[in-house]
Amino acid sequence: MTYSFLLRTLTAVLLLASTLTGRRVLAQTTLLQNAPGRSVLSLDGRWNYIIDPYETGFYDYRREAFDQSPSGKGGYYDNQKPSSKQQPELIEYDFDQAATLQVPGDWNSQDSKLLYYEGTIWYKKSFTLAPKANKRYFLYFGAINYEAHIYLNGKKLGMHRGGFTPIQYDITDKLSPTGENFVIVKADNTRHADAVPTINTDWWNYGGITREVFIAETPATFIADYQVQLAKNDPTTLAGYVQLGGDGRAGQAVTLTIAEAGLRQTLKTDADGRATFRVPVKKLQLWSPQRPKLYAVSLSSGPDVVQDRIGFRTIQTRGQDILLNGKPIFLRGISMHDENPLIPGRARGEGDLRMLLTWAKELGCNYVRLAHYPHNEIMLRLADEMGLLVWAEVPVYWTIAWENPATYQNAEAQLTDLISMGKNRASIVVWSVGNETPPSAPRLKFMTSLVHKARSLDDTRLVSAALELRRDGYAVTVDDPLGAELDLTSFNEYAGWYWGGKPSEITQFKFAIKYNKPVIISEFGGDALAGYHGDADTRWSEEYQEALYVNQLKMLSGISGLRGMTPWILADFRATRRQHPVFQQGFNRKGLISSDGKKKKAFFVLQEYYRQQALKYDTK
Ligand code: GCB
Repeated sequence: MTYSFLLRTLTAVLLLASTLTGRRVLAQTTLLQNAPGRSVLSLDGRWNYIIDPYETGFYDYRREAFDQSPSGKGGYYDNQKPSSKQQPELIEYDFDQAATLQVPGDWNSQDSKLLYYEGTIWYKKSFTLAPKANKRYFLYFGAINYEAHIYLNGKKLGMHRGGFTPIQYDITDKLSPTGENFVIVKADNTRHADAVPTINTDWWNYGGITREVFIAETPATFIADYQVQLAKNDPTTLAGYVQLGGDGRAGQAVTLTIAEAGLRQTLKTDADGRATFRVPVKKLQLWSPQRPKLYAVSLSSGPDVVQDRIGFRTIQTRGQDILLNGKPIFLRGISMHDENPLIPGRARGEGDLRMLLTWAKELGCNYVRLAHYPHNEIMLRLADEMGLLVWAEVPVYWTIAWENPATYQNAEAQLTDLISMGKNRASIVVWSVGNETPPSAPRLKFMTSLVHKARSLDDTRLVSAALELRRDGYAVTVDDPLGAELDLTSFNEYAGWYWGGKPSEITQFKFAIKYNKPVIISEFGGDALAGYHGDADTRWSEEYQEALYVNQLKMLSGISGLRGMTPWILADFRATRRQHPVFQQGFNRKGLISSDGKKKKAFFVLQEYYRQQALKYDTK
């Protein structure tokens, strides 16, 4: 056996392992809690890019991956340049002369020839960072869709699958001592049947580095993770943990301070660098949509200090009621994608996200469903600040490969990262483990495991999923066995659009719901092209959508356990499946707001309904 044979075998084993785990070749470090709130060097801005549909920068002409070869060299990540005029080596790429894309931002919306592109694009960014002694450096990407291979100064950091969760690597030992560095990313948004989500979705498969990129600097021993929340259903006890990272993390003092609440507690870490706590608190002003109170929370250990703004509230169900801070609440919601309809493309940071949530507030919402995948951490923090409750979801959507263990591992990893990112946000009240998945035994096993995983990671929030229903004429039954595992009964129903004829027929539907739990309608709706008018029976008209909302709200009011809804959807969004040349033009038009920012008639129907619900509930 030659050395190279051994190496190739090892590589094959590693690749197999990565296929089985579905996600990573090299382990990424535990996600830093509140990574954007650390001392950071932003790498946002223009990145050079190379479109590489044949993956020429990744495989040699025998389709062997360069980065798995003995030298590990040969790929675009080398960022090679001719060494001199006398030795003009053949190099068929040059990042520094290539065009640029804005990061964060999907590629599809930045260059018309990339609108439908699915495949590989390479990104490169140079930066100056001279590493200081006794510091650690973490390279952090908010999200890259879908498979990302990441290299620093020509060395591979790792591979990550999943388009909506953060990616992080400890790069302390890999930074150049000269201070001149470059990072190269191979982003590949090719769809796969065993991926999460799978090949078929009703949203655009936006590719690229879609969220913020930065390098976070911490002391050598640092606060890696923490949870500071109220104990389950107990407004008088703060409970959680602090986890230190780095050498020397055992037996360290950690101080938790919430000055405004008169709280200062010093803890000591155990052998793993972890300190858990349960401390009584008095007179905390609880967070609610009406008064989204956030406290300045400080955690310190040695030289590391992390500041956060955290709200405290309880959420629970009692029979068919949802209790927020012990009081019944009606969830006046709307569904939304992580997309700015005005670009149109993935939301590119705080301004875009604030615009979406401001629209939701104008509609009278106290709740949003962040469909169908984890949204930006900035969005979760804005929801905290603006007083919007949140349903947060993983892209277990339609027909996942239920029986593939790697697919499950991938879904569970995305759920874990979502909960890690959102666990300190008062706004998040529901973890959703999926959307419209067809009942079967393997699917029940898959999703029940996700429910258990969510509860094991966070027992303070509700767990749900958007279910499907059964129909027989006007009789609608909700009895999906997964419902037994969930805290809420949530389902999508499309009376008046996909089924049930015209809007005027909607009120004839009657629901038989098996579970005695709060009912949250996770979707209903219909398309309307803004500015297209007709009567209430004219499909695609604003009047049709308006009548659909009027009758839906009448019908849904008849469900005794109804405690909220998130109609589909706040704004029109790009969807490749939507082909009508006049009315859709590549957009799902179920938005209450059009792709040019106009409010359709149905917006005002829902706004009025929510005004009345607020009068009923918010004064209680
Ligand atoms: C659904 C899906 C959502 C679609 C919507 C529609 O049930 O959950 O992703 O976009 O219907 O418009 O068909």
